[in-house]
Amino acid sequence: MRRSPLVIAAFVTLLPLAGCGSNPSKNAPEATLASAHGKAHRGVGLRPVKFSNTPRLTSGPYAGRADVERFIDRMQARGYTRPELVSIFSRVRPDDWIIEYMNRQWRPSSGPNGAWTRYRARHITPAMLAKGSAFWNQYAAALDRASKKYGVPPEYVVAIIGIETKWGGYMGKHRIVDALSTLAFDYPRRADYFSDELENFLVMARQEGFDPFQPVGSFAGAMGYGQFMPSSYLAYAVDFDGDGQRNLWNKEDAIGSVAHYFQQHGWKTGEPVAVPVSAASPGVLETGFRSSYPAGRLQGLGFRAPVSLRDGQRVSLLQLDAAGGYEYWFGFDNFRAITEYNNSTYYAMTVHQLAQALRARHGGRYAKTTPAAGAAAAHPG
Ligand SMILES: [Ca+2]
Repeated sequence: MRRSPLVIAAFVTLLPLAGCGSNPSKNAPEATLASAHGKAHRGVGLRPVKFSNTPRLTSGPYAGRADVERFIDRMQARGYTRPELVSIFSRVRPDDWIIEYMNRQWRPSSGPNGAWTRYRARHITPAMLAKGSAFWNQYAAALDRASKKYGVPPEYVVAIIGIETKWGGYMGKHRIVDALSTLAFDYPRRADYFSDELENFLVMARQEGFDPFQPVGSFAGAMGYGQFMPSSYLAYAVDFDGDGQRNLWNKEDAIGSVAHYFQQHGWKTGEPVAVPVSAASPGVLETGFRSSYPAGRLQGLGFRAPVSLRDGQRVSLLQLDAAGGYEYWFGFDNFRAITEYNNSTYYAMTVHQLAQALRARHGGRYAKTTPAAGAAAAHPG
């Protein structure tokens, strides 16, 4: 995932770059993968690939690069021939702006300085609520269908697509093959990750039968309404409008794919996402979405939740650098599921709060199934 430079700036400043699917699980359903095979897809309305027969990479900015030659060798195990790959990489163009941007953003945030308050204010605005409500109304049928099939409330699917692309308002203009090649070959800090994504992208192009030079998206290689990385496309994208094609640029497919992504990353239907707790000092305790404590231990330190929690309930202790002082929240399994989309406490909390604001505006309640004891009261929606 990645989107407009402004939004990106916030995310990358606060956290390491992480896209949708930065932690893909190993249990991708065969049925979903199979749907990409054996069909005469046109992908996203793209042209078929035409390859030349050049034997070695002797032209273009990557000519003579040993790492690119090694990648070409590696890709031959994925159904490409060397002449095909040489043809592609002779036409790929690295984007220096991406490297400069990544290096500029790579700095830790130091607090307290109210970073969370500013971050939230950029993403949860009256205009965002109005656009999100309009999207929800327009695609209510698909959202309800996805909610029933995957057990994920519609407000969270709407919120993700809003945070990622402002519901299609900005899906990125970088040629994906250039962006991923740049990060794979000219950004050593994440070279392994982006090499894998470049490989997945080329596999996706081959499976779906589109020209790898056609798709555009974020500078980090994320595509479509949900800003899926290629690995997420391969593992979690679904055909949700029934036309036989998994198309990240189709709104219904995006809705189903986002809900499916959450389901596959441990969303627990009817359970809460996060609750604010009364402030206390975390002392030496680690905070953040990766932390995990018995809720009772934290309550013993003075972090009081406004709801009762079941015995043995484990939670993350979340610390938000708010303008008036640190806020603390308990994060549940569903909060962690959101961080699987983007490895950031602030990102996931923004999705949660935007979802709750949209739910409040939309009215009604999401039909809960078997919530944990006390959990229903913890879910403000
Ligand atoms: Ca479709």
